[in-house]
Amino acid sequence: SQTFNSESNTFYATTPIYYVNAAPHLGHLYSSIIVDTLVRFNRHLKGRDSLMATGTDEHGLKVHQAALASGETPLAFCDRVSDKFRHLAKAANVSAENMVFIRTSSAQHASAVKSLWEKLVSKGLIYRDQYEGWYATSDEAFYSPEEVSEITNSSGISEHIASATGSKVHWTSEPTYRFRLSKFSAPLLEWLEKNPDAIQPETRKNEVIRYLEDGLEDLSVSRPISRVPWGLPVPGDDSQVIYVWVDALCNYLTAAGYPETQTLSQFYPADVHVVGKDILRFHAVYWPAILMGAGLPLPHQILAHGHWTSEGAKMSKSKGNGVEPLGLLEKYGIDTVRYYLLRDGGNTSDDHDFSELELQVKYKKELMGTIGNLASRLTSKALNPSLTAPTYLPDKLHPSSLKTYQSMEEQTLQFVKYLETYQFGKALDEIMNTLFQVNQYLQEQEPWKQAPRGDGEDKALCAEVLGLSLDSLRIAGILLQPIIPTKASVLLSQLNIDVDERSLPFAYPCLGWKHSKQKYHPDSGFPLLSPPISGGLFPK
Ligand code: ME8
Repeated sequence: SQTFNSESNTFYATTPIYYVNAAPHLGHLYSSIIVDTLVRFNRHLKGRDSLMATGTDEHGLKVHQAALASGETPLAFCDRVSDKFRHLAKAANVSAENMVFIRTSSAQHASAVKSLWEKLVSKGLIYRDQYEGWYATSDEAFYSPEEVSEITNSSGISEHIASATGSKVHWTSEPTYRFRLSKFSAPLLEWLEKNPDAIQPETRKNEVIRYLEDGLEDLSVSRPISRVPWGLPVPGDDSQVIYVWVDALCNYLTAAGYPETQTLSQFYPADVHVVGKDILRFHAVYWPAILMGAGLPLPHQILAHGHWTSEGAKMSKSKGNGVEPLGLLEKYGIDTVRYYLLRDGGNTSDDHDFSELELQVKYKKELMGTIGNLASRLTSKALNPSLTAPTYLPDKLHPSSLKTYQSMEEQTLQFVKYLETYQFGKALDEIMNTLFQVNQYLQEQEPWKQAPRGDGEDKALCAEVLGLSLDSLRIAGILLQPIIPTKASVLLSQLNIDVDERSLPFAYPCLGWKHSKQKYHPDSGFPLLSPPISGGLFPK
């Protein structure tokens, strides 16, 4: 099934906006690489005008506390940490020309949140109420009755504590604004019924449906400024700040130009919000409800991926077990890390355990051993002395070439299908299996033995083997552009593939080297290749 909004000629995908209370780790990079890959795929392979949004979530008590702890003003603190996320995007080549980086502390975002809030008020969906619950001053958190236990302290007096932290809690009541979320259980269920692909993968959708079927309660969407001093004020009531999740979710509108509706219409709504499964409910319940309430279109899809773990435990800021991504990028190269994340993180339903050893194995076996090896073989003096890509005739193929040719034809369709349904591992399998088969085909044909002496039939078969194999490399190069953009571009340039011939329509056998600017060998008339890169595409 085609899952992007295939009607439109634009594409818009988002990452979560990341909290600035600590530095980024590999889990954050994973979400960003997924989005960057989808955006590059749509822009370069499908030719759609594409927008990527990412950024930082900067309000709330935790950020305020982190700023105080480091002796900075909240804004100075946010500037500094936000820069780390921006820097990581750049370092990982998550650039895609059209990327918006939203900071919730920006004036543009404040104005979007204000408009959204006022829109909800105007529709009668926000009302003033009291928030009551067990509050622990030292944790600065509310707890539900199930999270609280009654104990007898050392002086023999009975008191209530938060079971998780042991902190003393007291029954508190404070003013709050609420959003009429309870009205939206049925409309949300209906939305999911009409759009069965809206939440990916399927298992996550089922979780959301079960949650909705239990019914929803109205949502507290503001906090007293006395308790949460760092946030956006409720319009018309300076004693309250807007709940950080309402503030944060609105970034997807800010990035698309809201409240200026003209720019909004171009990219909005998002084709896909990519998030970790930890924040699925906010994106699959609260956000669509808010959008419905405000009369705005809903995203086409939400992809909630699994988590990266480190020795079995979820990588998280609070645990401090996050793998530091900049060092990895530095050590192994950008494309190797990008490839590894989508390879071993290829099934978004699962969690993935980080292993530096596996990263090395994937490099050695697949990037260096399969793609790199094929590229250097096919451009070697022994096999390809004139450095050309021989033309071959698809309807007159030698029987021994048929299987390889067929899998080359199949792989692009499969690759596209898998990429569009976020099955990155399977998409890469398609490429790897084809290239593996080409390597085997070469091994069987042994054209390097025939090349120097071959004539007649031998020579023709030799040219076919070489031409077909180079064509498979060309197709792999095109398809791999979204995932390993730098290496794919080097490979395609080495094959002398014109930039106008690097999109999806060209990713099929016999559709390369057609450009008029192409240089041809004076004797054979075959397209010329560039000399191989010293050390190979993927060095040892
Ligand atoms: O939740 N594995 O920000 P956050 C995979 N500000 N992905 C991971 C991960 C892991 N171990 N750890 C984090 C917030 N992520 C809010 C979001 S959006 C309107 C507001 C990724 O800094 C994953 O995408 O805690 C996860 O959902 C996100 O980072 C959480 O980032």
